[in-house]
Amino acid sequence: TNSMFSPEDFGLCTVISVGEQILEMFDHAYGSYMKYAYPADELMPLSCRGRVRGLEPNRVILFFPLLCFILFFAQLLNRLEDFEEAVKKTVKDVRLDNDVVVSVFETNIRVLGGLLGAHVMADLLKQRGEKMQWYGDELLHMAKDLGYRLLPAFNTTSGLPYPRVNLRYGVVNPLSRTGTETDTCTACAGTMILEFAALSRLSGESVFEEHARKALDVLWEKRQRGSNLMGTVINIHNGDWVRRDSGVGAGIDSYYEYLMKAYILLGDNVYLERFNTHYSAIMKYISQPPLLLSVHMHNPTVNVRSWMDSLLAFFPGLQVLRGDLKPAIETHEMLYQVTKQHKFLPEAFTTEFRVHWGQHPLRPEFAESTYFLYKATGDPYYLKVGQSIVEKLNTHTRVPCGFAAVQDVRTGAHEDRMDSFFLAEMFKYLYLLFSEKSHLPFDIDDYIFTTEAHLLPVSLSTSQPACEGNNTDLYTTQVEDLFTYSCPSAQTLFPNNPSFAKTIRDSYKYLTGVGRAPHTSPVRGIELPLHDTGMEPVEFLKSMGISLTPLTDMAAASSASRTKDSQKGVYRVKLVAEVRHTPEEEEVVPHIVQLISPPFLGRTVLTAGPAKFGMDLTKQEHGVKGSIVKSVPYTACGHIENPIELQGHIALALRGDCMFAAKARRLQEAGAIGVIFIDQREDSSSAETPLFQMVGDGESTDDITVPLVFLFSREGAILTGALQEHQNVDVLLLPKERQLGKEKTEKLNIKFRLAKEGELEDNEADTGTTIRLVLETDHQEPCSLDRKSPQSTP
Ligand code: DMJ
Repeated sequence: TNSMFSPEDFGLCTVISVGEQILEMFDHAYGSYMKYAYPADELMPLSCRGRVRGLEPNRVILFFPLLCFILFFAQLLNRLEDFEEAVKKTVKDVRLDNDVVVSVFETNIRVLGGLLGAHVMADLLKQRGEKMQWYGDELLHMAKDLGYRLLPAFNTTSGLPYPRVNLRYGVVNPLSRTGTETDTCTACAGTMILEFAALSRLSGESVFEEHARKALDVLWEKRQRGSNLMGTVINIHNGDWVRRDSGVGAGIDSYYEYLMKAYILLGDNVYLERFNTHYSAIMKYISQPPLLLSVHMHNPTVNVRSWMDSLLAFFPGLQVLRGDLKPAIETHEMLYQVTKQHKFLPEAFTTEFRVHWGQHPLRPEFAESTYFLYKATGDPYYLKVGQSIVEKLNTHTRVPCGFAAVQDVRTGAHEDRMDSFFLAEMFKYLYLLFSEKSHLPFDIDDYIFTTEAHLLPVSLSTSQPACEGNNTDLYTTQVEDLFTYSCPSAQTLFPNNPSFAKTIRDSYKYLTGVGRAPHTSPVRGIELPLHDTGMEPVEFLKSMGISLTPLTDMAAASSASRTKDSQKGVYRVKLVAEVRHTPEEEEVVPHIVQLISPPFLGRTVLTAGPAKFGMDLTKQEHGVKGSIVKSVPYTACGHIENPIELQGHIALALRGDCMFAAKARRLQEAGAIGVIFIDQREDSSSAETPLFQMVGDGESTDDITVPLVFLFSREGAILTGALQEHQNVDVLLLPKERQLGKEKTEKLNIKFRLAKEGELEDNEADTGTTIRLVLETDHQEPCSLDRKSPQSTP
């Protein structure tokens, strides 16, 4: 892309001061890490200390934030002394021979990518003859060492890598504590090629690139031939799809990104052909601007969920690289509106832009897309978007010891976590957004961003390929346009039309309702095919997931009820009520885990969330009782090793690493009669985070029949603590309202029925067909939802 920095509209001073603000923030974040956490893997910004492996819950990731720092300053700011110092510290302090199980994907993108980017920079400085004269490729040697430690993961019959590896013992070694996993995510297997190819080409050892390429070949073979879409979880041994939902966010995001970027970095057409094939499918089925949906890969006209996740926010940036600006602008604008409404992108939000999962772990994807769109359009609007990101980070996430992730955007509560991608990506994209290309110490166009925003030189494409490419395996893409084989340049995209992006954006300005003038009529129309279904209207609405709430504005209700229009077989009515729909909006019925064995005797009650699948506890009069046993492995993602202990008991399983449904299935098969999932996020609690319902995996979950409940980590800790202290802990799983020993509250029996003709007198003549819904309680006279008298408001 081309830099078209044009500060006129935005104000040069503002640009400079935002740039300085970003540097100050980076110094605060990185300085806090160095002060409170170094040499620990990660900073805990609320506790002001480091996350030390073994002492804190293991996050299965190895962090080296130092590398983020050295790259950031060296590459962007020319702070060469700092760079040299940080490289020396990395070489001196970082050891790879650790008995630690790490995620292959995360270690590759965060650590290997960081080492390689830093090596490229160190080498460049050395060659310039000013700094780093002592440097003897130490970082590259470390990268190679790390590459060899990750390689055992590829030792599967398919060539798809295991998701985890022990850095000291590999995968199959009995000491490795890993190797039992059967599945991995598409992104996990398909996001190795940039780092592994760079490692091969820089070190001359082809084995890395060969393995990463093989994994991509396997994934490509497994695409759904009809739709050309991919699933999100695959079996690493036989290549069968485990999850067939297909989107562009969690589980698959960087697979697509790396196909495109592998072409840019390595110049191999095969990757571009594959990317273009997938891209056409994505634009056909998944992209419904401004939304990006998830569909079933075999049946792509079927949406599998009505929410989007925040990881997909990278996609507009990828679309810029592809030259497809219009949908990129549309989706980015939608995301911007969501951030206006909720301050940050929640981890998941519904297609109606409500919070589905409120966490925000300081993810950089939205800043990334903003940067790419600004570079492609030159539109200062994107600088304003960038400025709003900076302000919100400072206002809502800055704490004395760094920046803290947001546990729930609705409450603003913090989490004791500052991921390395916040340093590596967020600050880099924000800083670059406000920088002039000519002020950077090197030509940014000579580099490609990895998915973790480490920079690798595109000159690698002209260095000797470390392994034979298979250019013969070209798959001919149907769709070809101006940008099928090129990247866009802002100079050619919008000659003399700086308002191009604005005209596209304007249609999405009030998407979420934020900023729009209040709507005068909240009444919405809906057609009810009453005769055809023979269903009662309220039942019919309910079957569509719509519930009725009486309007307080009876005048509006009254006039709304006089719709004249009626058609054969269809009553056209105005719903004199607010409409709430989508399954996500359903009330979550609070459940509990009640500890009933001595010494608890029912006095310890933990609030739990239900699941949308498995046994419906609301239909079990006495709940489900059993003693608890921890699953081994605790995440229940691999082969269950303690079926004998689990038989007839309620299993405890840690959230994360695989789907709730997959865990439930395994534990049910192992003989468990129920499962209590425990949140792996530290310090979460039902007091601070709203309960949610666990959902299935997009496939049928009818086979899962045991009851399933979810505990946040603080409640979970009480349960595991009890288990540690007492040999046997019996619990009861049931809906909260049936809690043992609690007095029952009187229930109101509220019903709706259709009003009989003439039952409700109405002085004004009805000229059209009207449906009257009568609310009945045991204690009240019937009253109509569309009656005018304010006293009759039910
Ligand atoms: C980053 O670690 C990478 O960009 C990854 O591909 C997905 N997203 C995270 C940060 O959100």
